[in-house]
Formats: sequence, structure tokens, C-alpha cells
Amino acid sequence: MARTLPAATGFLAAVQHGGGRSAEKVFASPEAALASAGSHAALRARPGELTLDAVLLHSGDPDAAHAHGRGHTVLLAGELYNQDELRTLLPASAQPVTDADLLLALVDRYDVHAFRLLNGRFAALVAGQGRVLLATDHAGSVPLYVSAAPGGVLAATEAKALRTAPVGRRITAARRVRRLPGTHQVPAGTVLEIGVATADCTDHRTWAPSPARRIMTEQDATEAVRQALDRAVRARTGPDTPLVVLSGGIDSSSVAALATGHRSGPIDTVSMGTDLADEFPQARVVAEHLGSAHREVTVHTDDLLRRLPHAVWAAESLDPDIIEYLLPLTALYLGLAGPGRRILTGYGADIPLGGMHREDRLPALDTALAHDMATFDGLNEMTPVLSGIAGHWSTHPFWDREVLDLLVSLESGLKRRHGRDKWVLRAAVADLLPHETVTRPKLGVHEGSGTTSSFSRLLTDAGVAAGRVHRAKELVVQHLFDRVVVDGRHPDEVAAAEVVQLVADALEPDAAPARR
Ligand code: AMP
Ligand code: PCX
Ligand code: MG
Repeated sequence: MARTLPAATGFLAAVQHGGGRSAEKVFASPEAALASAGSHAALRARPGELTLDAVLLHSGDPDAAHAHGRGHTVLLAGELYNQDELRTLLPASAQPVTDADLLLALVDRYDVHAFRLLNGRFAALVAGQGRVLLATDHAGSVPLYVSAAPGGVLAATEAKALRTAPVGRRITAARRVRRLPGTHQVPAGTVLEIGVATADCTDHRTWAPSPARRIMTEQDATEAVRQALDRAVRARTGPDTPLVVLSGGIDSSSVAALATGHRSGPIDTVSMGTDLADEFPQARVVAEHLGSAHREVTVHTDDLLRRLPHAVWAAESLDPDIIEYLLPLTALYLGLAGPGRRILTGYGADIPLGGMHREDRLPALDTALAHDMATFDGLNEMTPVLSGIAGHWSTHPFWDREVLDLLVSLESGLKRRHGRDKWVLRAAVADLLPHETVTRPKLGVHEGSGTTSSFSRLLTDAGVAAGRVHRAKELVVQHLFDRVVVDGRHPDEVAAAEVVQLVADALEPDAAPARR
């Protein structure tokens, strides 16, 4: 039976010289170490002189997530989207079946440079020849963390799994994680090559956003966008009915329309709203047009704000704006009961298309775009753990490597055109959606759900001055991070209201400065 979710969605792993210790001994409690839900399978392998102990987070077929041979062991959390293309690089007589097998064969042929070839959503570990390779996809969309000391390298797809690790050496090529000394995050589009004996690290960059812009006619650009996005959606659609999280905006509606085109029956769609705000009417227009099986989920604002610790726990992000985008989505995913679903989202389209940018001038649009493409790394806004805490797998067609490369590189006059934002996308899917959807101005999920205003209100009600609300949000997120990541507490046991009061009291003009 074809599988809906990737073979593995996360892992923790220890690579050591010689005998090694079981992963259960290396990680205080593997069962509690990952926020993402799923079954755990322990694995031991001996690539050459090394011992690899790992726990794979899986949904039924963990053996499809690891591969062994030619002195290497490969672990893969996530999936590839250009397997057909990659297979053409290998002899017809030795065609790998799983993504992990495919990666093993490519590493044998290209070594670290194999990762330059991949279009996927993954974190990977390769052990062998006395070293460990730790690799992220081009977008770093599956976060990967490492702690390395001479003799042993620990890696995990969630930072909290490394909170009890012995303090590792400084890795200058990687970002340190707040209050977890020696733990680093592997950058987006990067392979870290770490010698196990010495913990010496070399970084190899496998992707970077284009700084150049392409000039295309309207027609060529819209056709290219349509084709690339259609392929990206098809590659992500999977064997079962996909579920699209639908706001009724152009991004998620495009994904829903293209996914519908790849299925014989209706797709599933779901919209989230709160007692304060929703986009239900706009999403319904799209659902009716596409004939999807559509649901509306209303989350009360108090319950939404109570999920703040869960959003930080899942995303391990310290950026308050990002947490504000992810909070309503966290609440939505937690409200989706039942077996693990493959979820498609329109998230991320606004970054290469400058959709968050609400003015007409092209220089400002290009500046915003260059800034967003230079700063996304480490925000973890596309982490699969967000839906993984509810047992689901999310995927983002707009951040498909081919789609992203194309969208980033289009000259900005194709993005802002004829008085519209994201013009090239709107034109590319105009025949698939109602006119009112195609022309609907952008509304962010944080606005459409009332999250920004309800989070602000929570702080001002606690006594934070209006001018300090953003700073207060930043401090709340830091405090939450310290509890659910650094201290390893479960978010059900962390009260957002208490943290808010703590921050509000600390920000009072006469109070001692807030602890940082
Ligand atoms: P945004 O770009 O702010 O519209 O949000 C990013 C993505 O999150 C969208 O493309 C949708 O896939 C999803 N999303 C946003 N708002 C909602 C909502 N109210 N209900 C369901 N999904 C949503
Ligand atoms: N989005 C954006 C992404 C948010 C900005 N992220 C960044 N600059 N790294 C999108 O969907 O593209 C919203 C709500 O809009 C989230
Ligand atoms: Mg969007």
C-alpha cells in the first residue's frame, strides 16, 4: 500500500567511534525528546569504524527511512520531490526504491555534492568514512540540530532533544541555540561535514537564493509559474486525498485548485477562524468552486492564546512575528483529529512574491524581498513539527526548490503589476478560480484570525504599555522557549497567562529590567 506520510518525519542520532552506546542511553528519554508525534524505532548500524545509534520517528515503515551500503549509513526524515530526475543519474540496472536508497546511491556517486541535486523537504544524516554529514534541504524546512565533541556527534530534528547532551564544541558555520551551550542549528541549504574523532567541521553550501533577476514576457512568466507550481503540487499530493489548509487567499486557493486537478475525486479543505475574525466566506467561495469536502474550525480566542506554548514547543522559533503566524495554524492542526494527514499549504508564497509588502514602488519591493530571502533561515516557519505534534505532515509547494528559484528571480515588475500584488501568480491561475478570489487583496493568517490583535490585547490587559507590546511579545516567546525547549517541559504544563504577567510586571517602568 502506498504511504501517505514520509517514511520518517524526524530522528535523533548519536555517531561515535568504536562501540557506542544505545540511543536510549545517549538521549535521556527518546520517547519524550521529540514534540512530533509518531512511532519510534531504534536503529543501530556500524558504518566502518563508526557506530550509529538512532531513533526514527515514523508512521509504519521505518526501514524505508534508512539505507546502508558502500561504507555509509543514511537516515532521512522527510521526502524528495525530484526522484524521477535523480534516478536518471543512476544506472537502469540499480534503481533505488526508497528516497533513503536513492540518497545513498547519490552520495556514493557525488559525495557531499549529492545534496546540490536534491529538491525536497528533509533533514538527512550520513555516517561513514570516519565522518558525519548533516544536511538540510535548500530552505532548511526540516530543522536539524547538532552537538559535536571529539569522539561523538549528536544530531536531532528538534533542538530540545539535545538539551541533555554533553556540551559540544563551537561550530562557527552554524547558529547557536539560545541557552543550549554547544548545540547548533544546521543552516538552510547546507551540509556540515564533521570528523567524528576531532569534531572538526567543514560546511558546504548547496543552495542560495538568486540575487539576479530575470526578464520575461507576461505570458512566458505566467506559463512558467503555472507549470512549476503544478509540478510542485503534484509531487506533494500523495496517494490519498490531500488536505489543503485554505484561507481563500490566492496562495492557498492556487494550491487547492492545482491539487484538485491531480485527483479524480474531491480534495479536502479546512478553514480556521476565531470568535473575533475569520475568512470563512472567502474560503467557502473557493471550496464551492472546486467542489472540495470543506470544513470550518472555530477556535475560541482564549483557547488560541493558550496554545502559545505549543507553537513555541513545535517551532522552536524565537521570532514573535513568526509565532504569531504559526499560532493559528498550530491551533488548527491540533483541532484536526484522526489519522495523520498529508497537508498542503500556501504558506511562503508571500516571501518570494513580496506579498506582505503593501506599497507600489518596485525598489521597496525588491528591498523587502532581498531582506526576507536573507533572513528566513532559522525562523523555522515551515517546520513539519507544527502539524507533527498532531500526527500530520505539512508541505509547502511555494517553497519547492524550482518554484522558489523561479519566483525569487522574476523581476519585481511581474510581481507588482497592473495595481495588484503577486500579479504573476494571480495571472497564472486565473482560469482555475473565481474572479473574486483571483483579485482578492492579501490578508495574513495573523490578521484573518485576529491573532495579532488578541495577543496584543492579552499584553495590554496585563499592563504592558501600547508602545512596548512588540518587545513584550518577544520576551514572552523567549520565556516560553526557555520552558518548553531549554527546560524540556511539556506545553500543557506551561501557562501562557503566567508568562504574560511575568513579562508585563518586568516591563513596568519602575520594575527591574526583564531578565533576558
Ligand atoms: P497567509 O499567507 O497568511 O494567508 O497564510 C499562510 C497559509 O496558511 C495560507 O496559504 C493557508 O494555507 C494557511 N492559512 C492561512 N489562513 C488560514 C485560515 N484561516 N484557515 C486555514 N488555513 C489558513
Ligand atoms: N506569511 C508569509 C510568510 C511570513 C513572512 N516570513 C518571512 N519573511 N520569513 C507567507 O505566507 O509567505 C503570511 C503569514 O503572510 C505568513
Ligand atoms: Mg501567504
